[in-house]
Amino acid sequence: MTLPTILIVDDEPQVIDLVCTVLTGDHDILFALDGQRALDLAIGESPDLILLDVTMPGRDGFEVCRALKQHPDTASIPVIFVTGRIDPEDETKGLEIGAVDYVSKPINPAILRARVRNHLELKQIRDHLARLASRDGLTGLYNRRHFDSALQQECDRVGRGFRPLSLLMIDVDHFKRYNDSMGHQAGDDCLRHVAAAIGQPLHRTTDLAARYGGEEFSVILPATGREDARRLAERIRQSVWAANLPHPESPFGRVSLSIGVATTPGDGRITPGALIAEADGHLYRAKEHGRNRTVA
Ligand code: GH3
Ligand code: MG
Ligand code: MG
Ligand code: MG
Repeated sequence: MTLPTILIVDDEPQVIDLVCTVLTGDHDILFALDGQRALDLAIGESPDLILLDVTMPGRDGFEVCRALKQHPDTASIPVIFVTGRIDPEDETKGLEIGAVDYVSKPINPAILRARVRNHLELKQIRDHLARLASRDGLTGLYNRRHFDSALQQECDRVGRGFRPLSLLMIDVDHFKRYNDSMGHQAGDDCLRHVAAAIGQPLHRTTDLAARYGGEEFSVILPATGREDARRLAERIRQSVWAANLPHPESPFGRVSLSIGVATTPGDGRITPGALIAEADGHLYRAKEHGRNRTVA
């Protein structure tokens, strides 16, 4: 199991040393001596918890906390202020700008350890719930809810003049017959296999594979033009074909996929609905022309 990562931010190295000694053993520790470095590390390393001094030269702790809460990549990282500023107004301010806790210096090791443990536990539960809410239970791919909001986000980005956006709609051929002849358990195994094959050629962290519903899957490919999207689709289709999963009721004798590809027009502007409709139209043509093919 990986250890939780804690970012300690304080302009005094002795404080960082002390906190390290208090927490050591059960955590990976990162540290920063100023606010800007703290923000860079938080964005780059996604720590599980941040212990943040208030009084520092340059950007002080309050400013850093505000910036963390505004950035989508760091907004959900819990922040605990660890500070000598003990008056209630400061504490109120710290909690109001989004810190989960406020611990006073001089540091009491037992109290700091206990609070860190509690907040790490809560973070773990939140992460777990977020994962459950966004994933499909059968395949582990993203679910429809997450797909819908991700596609909206990508379409908005295209509208602001970024690179092209492509979408794959993937459908298992003759899957009703597969279930009828092989049983639903085998059907589920087949869907898991297809999901794994879809994930395999996707290397960019921005690519997003989801279970669209039933035996249909969808892949969002940001910054990808039609030809590259078609190539990816073909790799997915061929890898399922090469797996040679027996399908006695299919004319091919094995499990196969049909795939429709959609790409934003050159001028940008597209809605999720229009992109899905194009991919669906191409998928329909793939089915009409005999299945086991990609239409782009
Ligand atoms: P086509 O080649 O035209 O796509 O035909 P098809 O039989 O694949 O399409 P259809 O939409 O008629 O059937 C889809 C089947 O997928 C029916 C449904 O029982 C099955 N299915 C949907 N979700 C699941 C699932 O989670 N597990 C299993 N085992 N089957 C599922
Ligand atoms: Mg300080
Ligand atoms: Mg279908
Ligand atoms: Mg189907």
